[in-house]
Amino acid sequence: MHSILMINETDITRLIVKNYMEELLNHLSIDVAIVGAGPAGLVAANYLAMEGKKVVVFERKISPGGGMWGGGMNYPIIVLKFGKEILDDIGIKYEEQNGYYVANAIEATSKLIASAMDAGAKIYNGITVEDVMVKNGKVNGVVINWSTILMTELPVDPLSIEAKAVIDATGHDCYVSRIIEAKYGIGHKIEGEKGMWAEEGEKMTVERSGEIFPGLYVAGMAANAVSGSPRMGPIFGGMLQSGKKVAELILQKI
Ligand code: 48F
Repeated sequence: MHSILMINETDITRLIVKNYMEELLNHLSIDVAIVGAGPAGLVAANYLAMEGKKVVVFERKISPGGGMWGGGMNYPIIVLKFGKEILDDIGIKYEEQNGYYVANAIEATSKLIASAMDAGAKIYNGITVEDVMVKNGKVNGVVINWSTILMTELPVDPLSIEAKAVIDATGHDCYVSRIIEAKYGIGHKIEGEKGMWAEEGEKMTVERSGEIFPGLYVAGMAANAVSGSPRMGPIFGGMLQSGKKVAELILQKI
């Protein structure tokens, strides 16, 4: 007996597996793979998806949003000096105070996630990018595995997703850039971010965001870490502008 009034465990399982697999099969070859769903990666995803690009953000944790939920020291407030136009584009509310723009961190983070998805970007959570594909001197995809498999250290081989461009938006770790530096070199050593200097950090984040190896772009705190620039703490304009800049650079190329 099968009625729409009955709840059947096998139906639920089938719907979950079928829908996930269909979507994944449709995203084995994409325009842009973004590694890390922090503010920089999410802004890039928004602007790329708005232009109709096929974008997937891979986030190793269950919840996307990175380090923005907690504002500063877990006061869920973010402050911006620059980048107000991005808050406007996404529909994030803010108040101007003392020449700064102040927004709620939870609203800002959740709207960045929701608007990226509304624009058509996919966010795959619980998946870690453990490596990249490199062919003929160019990064052309990501190598992924379940975060849970990596946590248990089971010797399970990963899968690959082909992409025309890859963005390292992994934050302080600059994980993907470190892999490329170790295996191929990027012309200089990665020193990691320096001590706090908000004004210089904001400026350098945007300035140093871009392509650091053919096919590999760096955005957000990863751009700071790669270029040895100062950290800037809970001021987020540079993060947002960095994601937008990288999206625009990629749009010129693909
Ligand atoms: O750290 P995160 O928020 O980076 P961001 O976008 O923004 C930085 C600010 O949040 C803040 C700051 C501002 O002053 O300093 O920290 O540059 O987000 C990075 C995301 O990448 C994920 C990680 O879980 C986080 O959500 N991530 C890191 N490595 C990997 C990854 C990986 N190998 N695969 C998938 N996701």
